[in-house]
Amino acid sequence: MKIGIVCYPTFGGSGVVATELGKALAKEGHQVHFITYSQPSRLDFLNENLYYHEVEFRSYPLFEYPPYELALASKMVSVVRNEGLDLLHVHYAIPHASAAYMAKQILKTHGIYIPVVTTLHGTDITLVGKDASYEPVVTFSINQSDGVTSVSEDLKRETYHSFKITREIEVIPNFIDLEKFKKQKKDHFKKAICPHGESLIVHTSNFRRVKRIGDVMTIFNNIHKEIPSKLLMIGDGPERSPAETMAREFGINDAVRFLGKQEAVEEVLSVADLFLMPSEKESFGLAALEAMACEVPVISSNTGGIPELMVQGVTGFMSNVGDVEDMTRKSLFVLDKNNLPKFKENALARAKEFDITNILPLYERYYEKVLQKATAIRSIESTN
Ligand code: GMT
Repeated sequence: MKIGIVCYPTFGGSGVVATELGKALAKEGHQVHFITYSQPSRLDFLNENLYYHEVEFRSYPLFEYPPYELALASKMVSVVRNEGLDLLHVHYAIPHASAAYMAKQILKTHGIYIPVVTTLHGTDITLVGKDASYEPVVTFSINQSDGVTSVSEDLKRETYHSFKITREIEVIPNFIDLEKFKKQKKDHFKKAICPHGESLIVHTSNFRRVKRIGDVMTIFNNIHKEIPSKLLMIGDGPERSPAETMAREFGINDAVRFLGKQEAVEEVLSVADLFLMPSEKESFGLAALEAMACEVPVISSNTGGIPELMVQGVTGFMSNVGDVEDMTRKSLFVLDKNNLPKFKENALARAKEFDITNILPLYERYYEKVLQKATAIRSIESTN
């Protein structure tokens, strides 16, 4: 199959899922064409079935906001025509689903019918999509997609609740490539960061408000008062600077390191003892799955799709959003040397259920279903 994948090329979860999916499809022999505004950060390997098409958009003094969506739709049209794609799979509804709708209509005028699959990732529904400034377009473009998937049951429920959706949404959970994300021997690194055998706690995110970075700092400050410990903060975003201020104010500057964006997050996770994810909202929580794959138990909030990934008291613990005291207590319980080995083992066992080898066939079957339906509709249309 020839598949066009449209996504954000950044470190964010939706871009990571899209890129890893494309890589896995290419390994299975499908031809995969990425269409984005820059090279996806995880598109780090060479395969004869992988292609990358950059969306170029020119600025002009008249444009306060360059019309990216138009440039993207035009690029989709040319890639579908030139490469003979069978299907477009867009990740994150805004603005990818509406750009795909536009491309589909243009391609029809060339006698080409291209089915579009839209995958909903979370904030495209829960935070941004619901906003009145986007809602009509998001509703329309989801309903016009030939197939719609969501990364959790919770996100599916929320989509039906917040929008007038007239079509089926298929839940296909996120996944992990356990070949890539596995615990590595990094004793040197661990010794350098925790020279006295301190417990190592890690957080990774895009440092947006929804991630509740302040809670991460408070929980760690509480843990640090009780046991020797260090915190590594991976990623960057608007809440980084306030978090750095909090670390200074708590007087734990020496115990916290902000590493910024990291390519090989699995190397850092390999030496971690605990992962913190106290988010306000998380449609799935891919970062937690990545931690679990590296044998790291998780303390998180119990919001959104997280309970579909985490097993309470087994892979770690979930608490109500903002309950930093409960999260602290549970962190200390997990970090206890009598408990930690079992939690680590459980985290990995659960992560294995989300291995890409289990999830990839779900996408392949879904593509087949969408293609068959599209072919049937076309043949009915052509006989009328
Ligand atoms: O977290 C975001 O700001 C957006 C988005 C992204 O691109 O990282 O994350 C969403 O998609 C991920 C991949 O499907 C999910 O694992 C995250 O839970 C989800 N984030 C939210 O729902 C806040």
